[in-house]
Formats: sequence, C-alpha cells, structure tokens
Amino acid sequence: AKAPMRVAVTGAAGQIGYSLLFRIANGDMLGKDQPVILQLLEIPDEKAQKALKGVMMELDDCAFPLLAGMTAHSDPMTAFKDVDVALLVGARPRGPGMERKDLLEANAQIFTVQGKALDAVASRNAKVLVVGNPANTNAYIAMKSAPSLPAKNFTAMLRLDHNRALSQLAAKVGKPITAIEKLCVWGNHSPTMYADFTHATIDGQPAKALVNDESWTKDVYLPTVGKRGAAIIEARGLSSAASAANAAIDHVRDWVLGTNGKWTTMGIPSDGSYGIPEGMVFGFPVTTENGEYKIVQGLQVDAFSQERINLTLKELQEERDGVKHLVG
Ligand code: NAX
Repeated sequence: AKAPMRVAVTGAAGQIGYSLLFRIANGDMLGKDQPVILQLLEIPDEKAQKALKGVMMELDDCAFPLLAGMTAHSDPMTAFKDVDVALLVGARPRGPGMERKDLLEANAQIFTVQGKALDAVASRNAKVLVVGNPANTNAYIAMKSAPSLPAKNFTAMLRLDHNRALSQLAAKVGKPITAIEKLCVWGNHSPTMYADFTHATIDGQPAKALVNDESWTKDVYLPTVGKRGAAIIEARGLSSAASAANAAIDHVRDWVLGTNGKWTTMGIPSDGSYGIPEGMVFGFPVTTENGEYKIVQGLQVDAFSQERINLTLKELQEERDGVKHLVG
C-alpha cells in the first residue's frame, strides 16, 4: 500500500471546506489508491475551532477507507508540518466599509504568515494551491514569503473559471464538455480573466468556426463567465462553494496525476511566456505530466485576445503594486 500523503486545508470549517474535505478523503483528488492525512487549519476563534471539530466528526462518520488520519490546528506552523499538498482556502472576506486596499492588505498578512510557515515546515516539494481571494496575489505573496521552496510550486485557482468557460461553450454549441479541447483562461481570477477559445476544438473542429458569433463571444460569453461568481451569490445568497471545491480537486488532481497531453488552466508564476512578466501569478494554458506543469507554447495570440490579456495583466500588476511594500 502507498504511504499516506499529508494534505493541509486552511479555512477548513468554511463553506468550500465543507465540500472539499469529503472529496479529498474519498480519493477524488490524489487517487483511489492514495491514503491521505488531513491537517486542518482554522482561525483560533472558539466558534471556528468548534465548527471544525464538527466537520471532523462528520469525516469520522463517513468511515473513508483512505482517510489515514486528521488533525485540527490553529497555528500554520503545526498545520503545515511535512505537508505534500497545501490548499489555502481560508482568507479574509471583504467586510462592510472595507476598501479593496484594506482587503488586499489583510490578506497579504495572512499569506505572508502562511508562506513563511510553509517555508519552515512543509515538505520540500509541497504543492500549494491558493483558492482564497484575491487568489493570484495571495499566491504571489505566499511564494515570495517561502524562498526555500520552489517558486513553481505556488499556484492559484483559475480552474473554476476554466470549468465555467467549458460549460458555457458546450451549451452554446450543444456538445458535451468532453468534446472540447484546448480551451484556456488567461490572467487574474477576477471578472477581468480572459476565457479564450480561439485555439479550442470541438470534436476536432475549430471552435471559433463552430460558434461563429463574435457578438455572443463579447457580449454574452465573456461577461457570463466573468460575472458567474456574482450570479451565484445573487441566486444562492452565498458564494460558490461546491463548484469551487470541485475546481480545487480538479486542479490538484491534474497537477499530481497528469492531463495526458490535454490542456487545462492553472494560475502559475510566469516564466516570461507570452510577455507576462516573470514571477506574476497568472492563468496560463498548461499540460501536466509527472507532477510538473508546462505552459503551452507557440500560440498565436490575436489582437482581441491580446487586448484582453493586457487588461487582466494590468489589474494584476495594480494588485501586486498595492502589496509590494509588504513583501520582503
Ligand atoms: P467561508 O467564509 O465560508 O470560509 C472561510 C473560512 O476560512 C472561515 O471558516 C474562516 O474562519 C477561515 N479563515 C479565515 N482566515 C483564516 C486564516 N488566516 N487561517 C485559517 N483559516 C482562516 O468562505 P468560502 O466560501 O469557503 O471561501 C473561501 C475563499 O475562497 C474566499 O476567499 C473566497 O473569496 C474564495 N473563492 C475563490 C474562488 C476561486 O476560484 N479562486 C472561487 C470561490 C471562492 O469565492
């Protein structure tokens, strides 16, 4: 039998945590033959810790064969000890009267502390996925705070945007999701992200020719995908949770187990590809193999796509500049 992998999840008593933990323990993320130990972090607050204990009681009650252990933590230095995978879900939500700048700063603090803790105690090859918003900038801060870990192991979640884009495109052309390949989402996890099907194929045919509707792309598709998070809040009274958890599972599973040559989207530190400044955590088309991702190279970026990529890059640069003074 395989040795258990240690998986840290922060914000474990939150909404996304409640969908995520059960799927990890069920083997959906790391494989049906891979035992896991869950190391769960919540804020020290009594209510949060109590809620976390409740979730752990339910995990116990599932009697998952792959769940080899779990622990509750209020300190990242113990939560991240020896972890192979860290899912950083917990973040500071925007409170009443809070400016964007305050939100960025509050989260910059959290992700500085957590990056340092990962640097100190995590497995030297730990894979990190940041879900908590602003996800790209939080991942950037954690990466910068963990200089002894490989920078490439710090990633941000664009996969929910990717999955939303897949679904909307499939519905438009009346084809199953599985018919679509080579779709990707560029940039920041925010309404500025650019869901790009200019390279995509549907049943092997160019998606662009099949859709052949520029106004749909600009006026329906991109706004629908970009504002989907807000539409879910409006409908449900709560933000996306099960779909976000599902995207986190997809992201890590594909990273660890490979995509077999298929494209997906990950937010990753740029290596300078496509003119994105090195180190910016940006959504790129990638393939994965043997636990490593590779940016899909050599794509022709058309003028409209370039315009959209520039826009989301600019937003991300502004976010980064807003927290620059906090990053060592
Ligand atoms: P919840 O508010 O339900 O849960 C968050 C949990 O994190 C809370 O239990 C809180 O106590 C905990 N927490 C806060 N600060 C912490 C810290 N420093 N250490 C450990 N735990 C901490 O939010 P939920 O709906 O679960 O969303 C979590 C985050 O995901 C939010 O930042 C949200 O904006 C973000 N999202 C990101 C998405 C993405 O695609 N990247 C999509 C879904 C989601 O909106």
